[in-house]
Amino acid sequence: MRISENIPTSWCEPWKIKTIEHISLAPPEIRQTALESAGWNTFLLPSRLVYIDLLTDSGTNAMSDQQWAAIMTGDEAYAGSKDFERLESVVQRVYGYKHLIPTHQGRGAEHILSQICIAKGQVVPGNMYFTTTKFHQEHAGGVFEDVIVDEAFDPHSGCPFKGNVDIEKLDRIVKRVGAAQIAYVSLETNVNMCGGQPISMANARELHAYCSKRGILVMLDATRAVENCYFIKTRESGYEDKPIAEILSELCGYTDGCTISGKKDCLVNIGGFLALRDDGLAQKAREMVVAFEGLHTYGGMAGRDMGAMAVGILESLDYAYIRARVEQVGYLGKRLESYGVPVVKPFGGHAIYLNAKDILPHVPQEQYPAQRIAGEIYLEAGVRTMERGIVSAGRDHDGNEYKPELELVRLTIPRRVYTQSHLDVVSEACARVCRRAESIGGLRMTYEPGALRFFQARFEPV
Ligand code: PM9
Repeated sequence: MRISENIPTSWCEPWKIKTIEHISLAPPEIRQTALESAGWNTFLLPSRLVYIDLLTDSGTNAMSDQQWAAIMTGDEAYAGSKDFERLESVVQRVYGYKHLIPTHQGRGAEHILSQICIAKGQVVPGNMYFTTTKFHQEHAGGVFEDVIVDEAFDPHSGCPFKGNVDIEKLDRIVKRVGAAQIAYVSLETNVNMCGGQPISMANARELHAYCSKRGILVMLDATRAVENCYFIKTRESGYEDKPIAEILSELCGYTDGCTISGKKDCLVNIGGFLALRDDGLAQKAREMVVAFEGLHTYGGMAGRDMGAMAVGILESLDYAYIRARVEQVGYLGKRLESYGVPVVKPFGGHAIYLNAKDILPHVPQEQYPAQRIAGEIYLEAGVRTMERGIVSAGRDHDGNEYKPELELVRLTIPRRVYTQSHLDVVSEACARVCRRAESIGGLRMTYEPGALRFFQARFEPV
């Protein structure tokens, strides 16, 4: 017997599979017809014709037996449900904010936060825009200004914290408009639009020091804060031995409140919340939530959903879980790289992003190269991905299309849903599309909705 000297120590998921859902690959001609009927928009494909669904990690999580148990014991009282109390106590303990205002999902919380904190014409600096967040900031009369570090725009930069705020960029805005004209700083964790890239604790601390000195609020988009904390633990010195819960608590401690889409980190299929430190702001938020979401003790959520979210938040803090979650995403990244597929580096926390500008350099951005690649990956293997580039960016107030530096296709990994073999199939499909890239052209838009166009726009090949 000759045992290798190089035996790795692998990670594995701290769970086993109890229930499965069947999936099957539709034949190529059905996929072709489905994509044409969907106007080359993967959001418009019926899920029954999707084989492996990497459209989003939002609400696509698999819940644990403990979460299903919470669903069964959910208290559906209209007011003062015990599951509200359970969720409130978990949010206070884990995220550290005093007030919890539940909402139907993340954008419900963004709507309320924007309405109570933004006066018409105020600036909202943020570390890159997110589609729904920016929509609500602008809808409330605010003006979003990007203050993310320059490295975020470079898909090849290996910078470990590409999500960081550039404090000098922020300072220039504050000097230009005055601190009173800043509604708040919008700080996203694992910044979605630049590849799921984290912020560092040092940056959050510095931002807090800068803003508190000037009376500026910092509002966290904590949608993927736990996943961000995994990167802090593994990349930032001084945090390697700290539990995820402690890191999260410190991170939130540098902010005045947060919005969360519970459909990501919190391991549920629906729900979200706004959490605040300030009593006065929380009172305003409670007055608004009853008009737009539901009573302040359920927002838009059923009691059972609040119970499942409370359990999910606690499960998300388990190191073995979060390591398997983020490292599985990295596994896909490494497979793609091994075939030479151009991907954004470092790998994100919830998704791998293909760099469409490197894959289709012959297709101008106005012909939506990332949107086209997403369609081609579906045609190739029934794998659903989504565009994060010019289509997602939309238009400015003069009607001109934004031309973002980053033209990406997002392969988003639902939590606790797919195995490494699924990801092998995905990586091979992407590699095959890249191999025939020279024969792939662009798209023209045939229907464009007024807002958040990427959800419903339609296209056809040029
Ligand atoms: N994110 C995503 O797929 C779902 C909608 S866009 C395709 O990435 C952040 C950072 C998000 C987010 C949703 C929301 C909104 C806020 N912040 O979808 O309303 O990634 O729960 O959350 C999506 P809701």
